[in-house]
Amino acid sequence: MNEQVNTAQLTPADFTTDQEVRWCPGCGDYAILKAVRTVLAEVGARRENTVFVSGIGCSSRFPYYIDTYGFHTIHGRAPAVATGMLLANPDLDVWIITGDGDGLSIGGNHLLHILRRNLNCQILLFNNETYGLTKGQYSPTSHQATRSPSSPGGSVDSPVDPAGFALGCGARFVARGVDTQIKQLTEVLKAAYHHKGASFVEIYQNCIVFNEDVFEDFTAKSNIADHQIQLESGAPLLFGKDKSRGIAFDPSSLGLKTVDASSGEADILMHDPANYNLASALARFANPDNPVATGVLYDNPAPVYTGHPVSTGKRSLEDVLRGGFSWQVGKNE
Ligand SMILES: Cc1ncc(C[n+]2csc(CCOP(=O)(O)OP(=O)(O)O)c2C)c(N)n1
Ligand code: SF4
Repeated sequence: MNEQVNTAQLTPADFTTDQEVRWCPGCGDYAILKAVRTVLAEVGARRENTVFVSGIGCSSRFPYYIDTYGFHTIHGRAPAVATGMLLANPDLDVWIITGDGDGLSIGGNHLLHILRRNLNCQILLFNNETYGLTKGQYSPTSHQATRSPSSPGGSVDSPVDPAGFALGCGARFVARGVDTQIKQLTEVLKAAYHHKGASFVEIYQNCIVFNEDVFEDFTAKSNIADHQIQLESGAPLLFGKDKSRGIAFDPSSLGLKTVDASSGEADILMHDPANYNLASALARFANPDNPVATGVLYDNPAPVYTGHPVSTGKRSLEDVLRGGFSWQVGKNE
């Protein structure tokens, strides 16, 4: 007898496995896990059609905790595995889970290519500015002078901005969320899900053991209003407790600047997620002079890569491999 597929709407509990969650108590990963389960239920995801694929790191344990198909693959290679799956079956709903070390260090090259090829998937990069699983070495996103077991004198490298990196790779959807701002995070994840093509979401995630409160300057409740600008499509770029500050064009730098908006005289820009230059400039904004931009920075769909059609030319594969400029070592001497 064929098994009946239950097509009823699934709940977050339906996406929960029986696995013991092995993250430190208080780790920001828990909140992200909860948000993702909620989003899967809200968008009507089907377990049989959904795959979570990850590399290596604390964050990369994610597929064990989501009751869909899942692959816990090798360090930095989740995009390569996801590419194979999507070329074999473009109808799959693929989520890639990676960390700042996994995705931007050993896996930086793979991340670059999946973004520029624009395969249809969601890529969630958990940024805790450290290597959690390997006990706190500095990562590509760690701030200069970060002291860690691998750099007791403080790191010397300048940090990578994941959202800026993704924009530079040609990503057509780039967003930022915060583990403690669940409402915004779920909205961002839903937008990423509905975007056709590679959606890149950087999530600021608190590693309470090796990098506690590293994002506090813009994520603490008391700092959000003045140090974060929460982007909304079509809305003016305003922030501050009483929306007294805003973002305007700066002709002298050909970039953006923060201005006083309380007088109503400043020419405040509207957020347009299809504007690449605006997204790039907002991605570069950083504390303490400018607010950190969260929400959807860029959403501008382009054709999705589904692979090239296989050639139906007359030559066999054997002909192609053996023909033309080929030789055997030792035979042609
Ligand atoms: C080829 C290889 N090199 C190095 C490692 C060791 N390693 C495991 S996880 C990891 C970094 C994880 O950091 P991140 O991606 O930031 O994830 P987090 O643990 O912080 O979630 C490293 C270097 C490995 N497993 N495989
Ligand atoms: S080491 Fe950090 S990132 Fe890893 S589980 Fe613990 S708190 Fe989370």
